Amino acid sequence: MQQIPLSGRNPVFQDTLNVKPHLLILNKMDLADLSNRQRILKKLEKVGMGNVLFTDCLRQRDENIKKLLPMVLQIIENKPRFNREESSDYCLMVIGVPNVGKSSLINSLRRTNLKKGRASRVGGEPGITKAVLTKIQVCERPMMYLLDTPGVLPPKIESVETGMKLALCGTILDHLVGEDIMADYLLYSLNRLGKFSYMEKYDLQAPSDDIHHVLKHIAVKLRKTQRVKAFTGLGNITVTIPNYTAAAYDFIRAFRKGELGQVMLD
Ligand SMILES: Nc1nc2c(ncn2[C@@H]2O[C@H](COP(=O)(O)OP(=O)(O)OP(=O)(O)O)[C@@H](O)[C@H]2O)c(=O)[nH]1
Ligand SMILES: [Mg+2]
Repeated sequence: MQQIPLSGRNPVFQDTLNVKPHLLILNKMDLADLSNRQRILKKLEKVGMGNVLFTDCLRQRDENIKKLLPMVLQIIENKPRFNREESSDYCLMVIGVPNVGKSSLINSLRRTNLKKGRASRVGGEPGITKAVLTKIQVCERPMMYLLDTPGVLPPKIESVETGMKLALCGTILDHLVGEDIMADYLLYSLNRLGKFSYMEKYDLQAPSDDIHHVLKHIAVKLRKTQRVKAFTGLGNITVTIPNYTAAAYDFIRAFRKGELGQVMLD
């Protein structure tokens, strides 16, 4: 995924990739700040990821989606086909961490190459594709199929920071990490990168590194408040307090939609 081109890769896949011809697709290009594209490409090349393509599957017509199959054909040209030497069709597999747009990519390829509709279900949370699906045709000449697979995270996540980045990009179910902690990491990242569009979006006067202050602002602006009963020495009273979790969720959702600007977390 674009915002996490390094953290968003499952190192366990690397072994498989070393024996099979492969192309690394960095999707969700619309959400990423690509001003440092060369730095990322260099780092990827060092770990054997020389073939990289940036895509945006939400765009009706994406030039890079058009380049994908010709690139694949070039990569597999003259490669041994082992037991499949006789067959003229190709079967590719799309693998990656959850929610990066693997199924969307298959649908985009079908739309672009075959003018056909969706074949794989897509959704805004991890775990939409639950099993390796039957192969889906994405090209006629040559006959090419793609196997969609469920997103897989590495069994052990390298560091807390990598975990937070993966969570922010929706590869882990939010409630397993906690929206409040994720919002705090998001604010820290935006400030570190000098991406202050959150101020304008939520009517803040100045940047802040105090997540409670920011979430309170968001809650009040979005009217995400809750009335709770408080017991005082003078009796029971009802007070209105900000709904921090709802505010945190809105903050994260805005980031994922690109409403806080294009960001590169890695
Ligand atoms: N902004 C943006 N969103 C995208 C892009 N491609 C896919 N999405 C969205 O990302 C979400 C996940 O897409 P899927 O195609 O279901 O992702 P997946 O990798 O198949 O996910 P799993 O099956 O859960 O592993 C959906 O809400 C898509 O609409 C893109 O290029 N840009
Ligand atoms: Mg999927």
